[in-house]
Parts: sequence; C-alpha cells; structure tokens
Amino acid sequence: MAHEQLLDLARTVAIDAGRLASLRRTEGIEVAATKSSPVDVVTAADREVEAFIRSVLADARPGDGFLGEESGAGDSSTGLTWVVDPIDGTVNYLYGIPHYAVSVAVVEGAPDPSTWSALAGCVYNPSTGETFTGVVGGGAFCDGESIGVAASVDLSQALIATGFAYDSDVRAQQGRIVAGLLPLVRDVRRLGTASLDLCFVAAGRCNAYFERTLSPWDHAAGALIAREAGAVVKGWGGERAGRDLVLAGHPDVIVRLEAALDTIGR
Ligand code: LIP
Repeated sequence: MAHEQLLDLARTVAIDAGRLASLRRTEGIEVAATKSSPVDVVTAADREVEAFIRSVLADARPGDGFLGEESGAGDSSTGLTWVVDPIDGTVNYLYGIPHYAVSVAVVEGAPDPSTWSALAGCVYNPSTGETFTGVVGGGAFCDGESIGVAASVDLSQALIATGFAYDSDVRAQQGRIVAGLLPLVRDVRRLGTASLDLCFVAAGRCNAYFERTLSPWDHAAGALIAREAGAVVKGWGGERAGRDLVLAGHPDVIVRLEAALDTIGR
C-alpha cells in the first residue's frame, strides 16, 4: 500500500475514533483505573476508542503490527506497525478541557522510536476538528492546507511548549528546569497533549517543544508531522527522539534551546 493510502487510512480511523471519544465525553467520563501513579489515569473511553481503532486497522491491514497505549503490542508480519494513542491528553479529556487528540501513525521496522521509520501520521483534535497529517517526503498539513514551522528567532523571542511526567519526583525536577528556562524565553506553554504540541510546532504556533518521559505513542505521529513541516525532531545531542527527550523546532531554535537546557540541568 502506498504511503498516501496509509495516510488515508490513518486519517479516516483517527477522525472516526475522535468522534467516538467526543460522544463519550458528552455522555460523561469517569476514571476506570490508574497506571504509573495516582494521577496517571485511564478512562473507559480510552480503552473503547483504542479497541475501535485496533479493530478497524486489523480489518484493513491484517498482518500489520499494533502498539497502543492501552492494549499493548501486536506483532507485525508485514514490517509495518501502527502506533496509536487513542486519547492523547487524557487529563484534559477527563476535565472537559477541549485540547486532546487521537494520534495514529504507521511506522516501518520495529516499533521502537530509536530505529523505526515513520511513514504516515494523523493527529485529530475532536474539539476543534483540526486534522494534522504528514507523510514521509510529502509534507505536513492542517485540514489539507500546507503548514510549516515558524521562522528562526532568538531564544528570548521563542514561545516554548513543554509537558510534565506523572511521577512527582520527575515533575519536581521538570519544574526546576522550567523555572530556569522562563527568564530566557518569550514564554512557556503547557497545553497537556504531546501530539498537539508537536503539531503546533509544525504549524508555527510555537517555536519549539521539549518533553521528557514520553511514550512512543505520544510522539509517533506528531514527530513525523513536525519533521515534514521543517522542524528538527531529536533527543539529546545526536540521539533520536525518545523517552529521554523529545525536542522539536526550527533547526536554529532547538540548538539554542538544547544549549539552555544543558546549562540549566537535565
Ligand atoms: C500526555 C502527554 C503530555 C504529557 C502528559 C501525558 P497521555 O499523554 O500527551 O504531553 O505532558 O503528562 O503524558 O497520558 O494523556 O496520553
């Protein structure tokens, strides 16, 4: 299947899943369980939406692998794996904050961000209807309109997005890093949804994004969309983006941001 056809499937299933998530939100949402900490929650909608996505993809692409936040991994016999966050921004979703997304990506190779090749991805925000898409070598789009990163700026003029872990000790350190960064930049935004943070970099709505402790499904689609929009997406130094760090932005800006983060402390 051509990359554009994979993108069409990613987009269709993301939008249909987003409509299901939005319906469940209007019906009322409750915490079904907690995961890594008392504030790392999962709702019945998370589980239902992921099951829907997994079923549609299994019918359309039997043999492809699956890696989802709620239902774990399924092996691939085709070399392709779908990497899915059914509701990214779960806490926003739980509180009724209209800033969450369905994130669907398809990658070639092992479902490991340190080695995979992302082929196509879609990030759909049911609250706004915005549909961010990207296909390798084919550019990045929002609702079909081409998007690109904001022009280079000095760090002091940069609007930086970030996020925090569910572990309180890690959050304490992340808070110290943000405190050190604040005087050096235009401002910081903590919007709560990694996939949309990356799409906002792609659309020029912020100059850069960084976050540590993300899972592969948080950034699989958004990182591809950001890259296709002209961003560099990486980890520390020459490392690829992953749990240790996802850093995305205009090539000039992330050099300045990474230097500042190195000085402030990791
Ligand atoms: C969320 C990320 C966000 C991060 C949150 C959480 P989830 O993913 O999208 O960037 O700051 O702590 O990890 O848990 O809502 O799928």
